[in-house]
Amino acid sequence: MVENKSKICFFGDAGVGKSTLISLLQGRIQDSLEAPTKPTIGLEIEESFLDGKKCTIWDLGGQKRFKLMWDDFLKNSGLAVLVCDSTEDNLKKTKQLYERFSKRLGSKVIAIANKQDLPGALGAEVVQEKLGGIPTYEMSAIKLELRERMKNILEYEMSENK
Ligand SMILES: Nc1nc2c(ncn2[C@@H]2O[C@H](COP(=O)(O)OP(=O)(O)OP(=O)(O)O)[C@@H](O)[C@H]2O)c(=O)[nH]1
Ligand SMILES: [Mg+2]
Repeated sequence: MVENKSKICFFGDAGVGKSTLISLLQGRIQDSLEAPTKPTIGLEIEESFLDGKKCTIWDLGGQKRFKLMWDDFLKNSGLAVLVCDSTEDNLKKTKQLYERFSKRLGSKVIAIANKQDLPGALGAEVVQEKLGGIPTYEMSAIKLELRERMKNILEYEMSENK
């Protein structure tokens, strides 16, 4: 399998905040209360710059019908970012998704425990353990002040790819 080091795939169940995390990264969220709410239809691909290097961000739609296409979308990525919303229920689904698609991931995978601003959100340690040890980072995609953190996480993980 030929790995494309500059390809970063965000995957995870519907509504966990993949597109919002990407909007935050790309500087599209101007007001912390305003965030995109439209589900991603199929796939959205955009360019970004990490450490001054061009990369492509693949935002995989999480609705059931789109998961049929994930086998193809996840191929050859340099980094796969598995997003969950840090609830017990979603974590179970996320683990199943990981098990179902892990064969496709030729690359490194990390997890984002998103929606940390919501009460009862499970912390990174719990999420990491339940996902079998995937390096996990806490995030809250609707918090503007966390943009730099999102960028740093990806830059750090991509630099480890070298
Ligand atoms: N409270 C809170 N809400 C969030 C957070 N991240 C995303 N949301 C909200 O969750 C909803 C779904 O976010 P999306 O980014 O569209 O989710 P997605 O994972 O891209 O969903 P699909 O495209 O359907 O796979 C939106 O209403 C967001 O505003 C967060 O960190 N905290
Ligand atoms: Mg989306």
